[in-house]
Amino acid sequence: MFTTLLIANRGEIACRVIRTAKRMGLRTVAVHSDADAGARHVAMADMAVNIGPAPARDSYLRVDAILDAARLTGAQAIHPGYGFLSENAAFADACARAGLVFVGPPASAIRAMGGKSKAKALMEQAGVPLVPGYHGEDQNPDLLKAEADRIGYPVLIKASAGGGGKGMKVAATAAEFADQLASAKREAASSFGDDRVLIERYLTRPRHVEIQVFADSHGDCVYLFERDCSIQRRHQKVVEEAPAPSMDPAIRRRMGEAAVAAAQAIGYVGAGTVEFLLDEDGSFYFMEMNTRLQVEHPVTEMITGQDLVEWQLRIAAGGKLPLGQEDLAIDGHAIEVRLYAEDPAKGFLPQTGRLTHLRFPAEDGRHVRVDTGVRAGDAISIHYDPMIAKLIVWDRDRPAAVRRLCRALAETEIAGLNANVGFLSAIAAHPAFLAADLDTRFIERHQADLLPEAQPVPEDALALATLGLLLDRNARMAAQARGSNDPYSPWSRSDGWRLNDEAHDTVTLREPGEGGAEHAVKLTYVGGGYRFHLREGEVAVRGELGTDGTLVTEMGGVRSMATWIRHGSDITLFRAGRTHRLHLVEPLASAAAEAGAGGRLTAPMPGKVIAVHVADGAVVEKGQPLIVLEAMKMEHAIKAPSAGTVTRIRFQVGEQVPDGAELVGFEAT
Ligand code: MV4
Repeated sequence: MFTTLLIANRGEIACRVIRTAKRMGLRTVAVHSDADAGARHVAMADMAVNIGPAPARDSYLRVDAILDAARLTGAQAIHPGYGFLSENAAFADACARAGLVFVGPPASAIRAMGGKSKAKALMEQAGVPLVPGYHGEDQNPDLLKAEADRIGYPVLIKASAGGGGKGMKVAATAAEFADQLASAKREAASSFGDDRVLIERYLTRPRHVEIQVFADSHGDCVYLFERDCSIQRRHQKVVEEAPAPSMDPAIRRRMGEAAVAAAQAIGYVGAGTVEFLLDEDGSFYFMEMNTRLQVEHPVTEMITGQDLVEWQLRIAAGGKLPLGQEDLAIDGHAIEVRLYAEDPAKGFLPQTGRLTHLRFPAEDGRHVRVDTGVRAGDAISIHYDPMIAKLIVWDRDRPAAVRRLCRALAETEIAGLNANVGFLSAIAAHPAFLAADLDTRFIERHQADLLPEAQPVPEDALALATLGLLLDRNARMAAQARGSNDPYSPWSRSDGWRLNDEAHDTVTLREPGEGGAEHAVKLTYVGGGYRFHLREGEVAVRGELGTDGTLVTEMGGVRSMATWIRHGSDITLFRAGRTHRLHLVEPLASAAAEAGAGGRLTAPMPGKVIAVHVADGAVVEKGQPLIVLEAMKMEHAIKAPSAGTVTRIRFQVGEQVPDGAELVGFEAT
């Protein structure tokens, strides 16, 4: 068994691997970019090595720097985590050449599963069911059309070199096939430099069900049951659970055995995942095999009681599988959600910034688990995936697990940037989710419920945000008075006292975003509390604000709890499972802000211009795309905020633009 393990990754997975490695008595080596020098995974490891500048291509993807770090620290094994180099066969080979143990499958197995068509051919030979289709080398359009006619419509045309849903086109009828084929080939050629395609029968309401397999180097292989990952958005998983709801045990067994056959067909060793499409009639078909530990592996750990990273490390050291198939069983139900710094209200635009407040639900070691790579005060940067944490819950059955998930999300508090907690809560609370009415178009089907139009901040939230301000001000002024040489000065009072006038005040709060609504909350001071003058009438309010932001309120005779966080003029209120972000309008400060605003069309983050749809002088409609940026592996269309005229296109295709740069001169009409 090796004694020192280098984790060639960052964030939550690096922390997670380090946690198990340390429990097993291994010395751990973290690698980090300049930007991650103060990151949690670095603090958790026994040793750490800087491997380069922030961009992943200059650090976490630099094989030479990682191998140098291993040599420098005496690491004998490398765990790649997921993403980055985890499915890079050349990296696995380079580790072997350097005499290092690669905690993963043989490079040959990575290569075998790397290409979609080759993988399907191998699976077909192993007797693993494939979607009825054609994935041959002959790409003659007439032959492809004949194959599509044979398969039966609708058919799906997929780029052979593709993945993650890119380059897929549906031909609903024979008449559409030629155009859809040409479109798929064009997209495949431009995205992957390879225009070969395969044709499959199109499953209209499939579920994404994947089997966790584990093989050791002694020829044994088991499956650790399935995960349902149907709730996805743009091929990014959002919710994963184990076991798959309403999974027929006979189908589970057949799917598990098929997955084991797939692994054995390629001489697999280590943790692997075989992804299937499960059709409504119970048929299942091989989709792809992932030759790494997956993000969602914790749900499998929670229902089997196994530590899959421990399994990986023991197997990488030549050990036998810790358990046989007959020793494995499903206990209860687990669900995982991925907490992201993204704004669902803005097309899930990735968010960057500092986590000014971060509170997770209490972990009890059985029902709630949080895998995170960040702490309060850490920044979410543009360089890496904006994941904040994974929240995993377990309970005795699915309904109990869903209730546990709702509560855990309600106790999750993230301030300093927009996150997707509210979106995840909407999924967890949705009747279709509780009913396990799942398929890969779940989010699309329930879009109106999951991404409702932005609602104005409710009045009680405004009242609590205001109360927090007043209590915070009282505390600050009391502290100042205690520290001053005139503690009883009237300037130290914070009860709104005015000469010859009733003690009253008005606090103005603005909702986030350009042109966010402003709310003036009028109040009067009454004997140690306040009377708020709200739209729905006056209400007596009093409360206490804890140093940790806990706000205990008595309003209209009802006592309630919330969390109130202030950072500069930004107020974040967490109440009843919802997050309200408000900006304190301080009269003096707001005048200065106006001068700089002017509603310019600026880059939401650094990126590269990949399309310009208009020219100088163009007259455009509200919402018309003007310029498209590529940033964080996503495309961001900058659209006309209203009808108007484009006065100046300031960047051309191919140019890099810094965060905040004005992209387009625009005059509204
Ligand atoms: C399909 C399909 C329906 N019918 N194949 C999406 C990406 C790649 N993993 C395969 N994908 C699909 N292949 C046939 N014959 C539907 C999808 C699909 C999907 C699959 C799993 C999870 C999410 C998905 C979202 C959209 C489409």
